[in-house]
Amino acid sequence: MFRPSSWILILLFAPLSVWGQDKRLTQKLGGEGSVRSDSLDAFSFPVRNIKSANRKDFMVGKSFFRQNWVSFPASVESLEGLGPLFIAQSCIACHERDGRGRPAVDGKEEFRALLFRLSIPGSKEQQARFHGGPVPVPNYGDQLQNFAIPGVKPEAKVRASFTETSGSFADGITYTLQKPVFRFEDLAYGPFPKDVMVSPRLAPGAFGMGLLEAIDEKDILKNADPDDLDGDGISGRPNFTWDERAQKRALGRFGWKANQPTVLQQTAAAFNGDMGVTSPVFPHQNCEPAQKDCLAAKAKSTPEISQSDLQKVSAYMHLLTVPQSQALTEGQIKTGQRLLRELTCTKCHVETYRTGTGTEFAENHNQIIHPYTDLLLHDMGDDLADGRPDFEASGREWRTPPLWGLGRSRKVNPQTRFLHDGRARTPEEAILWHGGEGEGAREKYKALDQSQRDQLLTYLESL
Ligand code: HEC
Ligand code: HEC
Ligand SMILES: [Ca+2]
Ligand SMILES: [Ca+2]
Ligand SMILES: [Ca+2]
Repeated sequence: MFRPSSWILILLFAPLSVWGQDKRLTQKLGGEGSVRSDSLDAFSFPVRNIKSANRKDFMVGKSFFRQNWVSFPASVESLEGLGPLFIAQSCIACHERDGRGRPAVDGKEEFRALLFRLSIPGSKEQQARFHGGPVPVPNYGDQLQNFAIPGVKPEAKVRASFTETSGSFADGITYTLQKPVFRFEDLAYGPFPKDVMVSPRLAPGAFGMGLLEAIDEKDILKNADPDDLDGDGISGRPNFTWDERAQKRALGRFGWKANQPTVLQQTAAAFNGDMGVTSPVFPHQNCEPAQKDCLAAKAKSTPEISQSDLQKVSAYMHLLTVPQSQALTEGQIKTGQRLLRELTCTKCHVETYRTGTGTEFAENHNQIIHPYTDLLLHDMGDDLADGRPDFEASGREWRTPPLWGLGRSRKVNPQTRFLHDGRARTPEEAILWHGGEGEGAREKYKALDQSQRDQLLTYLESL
């Protein structure tokens, strides 16, 4: 017997089930802390599970990250200490909206978020003095500062030109890629030595750092396969760098070559190298002995940022959320993930970890996260090589960058670029530059047809 109420039920559920099939889902890429936001400030929120006791440090750290530092003496004492040599006045000038930076646009503007690390090969003794890390260039140090306070000469001006190459996918569709060539003009402290090595590096996103630090070391090392024993053409080596506070060798996780071991040290290094601000971790003004104007500049007694304020900026870095992915249908998510695995992308861009409990902030502990990185070094071939070793990273190796936040980066900062030197205008161009250990994955990508390429890119854009 058919009762009218059954009809009502059918009518009620029919549209619901159709809607259910293409229900759009987001992924909590950064675990419980992932905030859902599609705004331009998506990278700027604290983790959702932030403890109320940490809110204040987060806010103070945030203001130090955003405010412009000024040269000594100035009216705002807490922000005195910029330079003498520097690249930018604030962290956020490079990490725009806490996300990625952009290279100089239109060739007129000075480079800022794209900076240049420098070194020379150096003798065995020099290498030992720097704990196996980069040996600074006489007169210029280990980083180029293209800005300076009044009365001090910026080290150089940077100019870029581009060479174009083209290629085609298996289906015949063509593409062009551009590779930058950098020139240094107006070198203020003499010519570079012949054996100078230069590494261009674009500011990456500054969010999710606490979660990357919270991954247990053993979970990173277990993906290393330095001699490629499983014969898949992909090795992956850890970088071991120097922990200044602990005064010992430590696994590197941060930076394009995994050259910094902790968020705190990365933060202190940025203050010193990028802004000229001294801290208890790096207490010396970033002047070289030959840079007399730099040494003579008036400076506040060091450190220019105290340990406790430095720790607040580090807390801010630890507790910035990785936003939830942008909504896709379940089918789109499954297809994107399947393609990433089939193309072997996930051998380096490792999808999932459960974080450990060994770090400072409990918010980041025991989280299921999807950063899409192994934090290991890979030989990416000739075209991407910078020829400048960095601790145990060779001149051909780069750390797999996390892909969380990738698509959203383009919304937050439409002028951002991809890869270590910002040469890739789109995520697809980044894939097409993969060489060396990444060549197999690139060739598999080129063999896809247009609709499969679109499916993969749709997924990457949702991250
Ligand atoms: C001049 C531009 C610039 C400024 C200013 C700057 N950064 Fe960076 N930041 C970079 C670049 C470039 C890298 C990559 C460095 C490398 O690979 O060696 C980076 C890397 C980082 C990372 C690691 C990201 C990762 O994925 O491993 C953190 C964290 C960070 N910066 C925090 C800060 C903080 C905190 C400040 C302010 C004290 C700051 N940065 C100021 C350009 C900048
Ligand atoms: C052998 C390890 C490896 C494999 C396999 C690999 N990648 Fe990468 N990927 C890297 C490294 C290392 C970089 C950074 C290279 C550089 O900046 O010079 C990178 C960079 C990227 C970037 C740019 C990220 C950024 O922050 O600028 C994207 C996008 C990317 N890979 C996607 C993919 C996709 C999609 C695949 C599969 C088709 C893939 N990768 C396969 C190691 C790998
Ligand atoms: Ca200073
Ligand atoms: Ca310098
Ligand atoms: Ca292998």
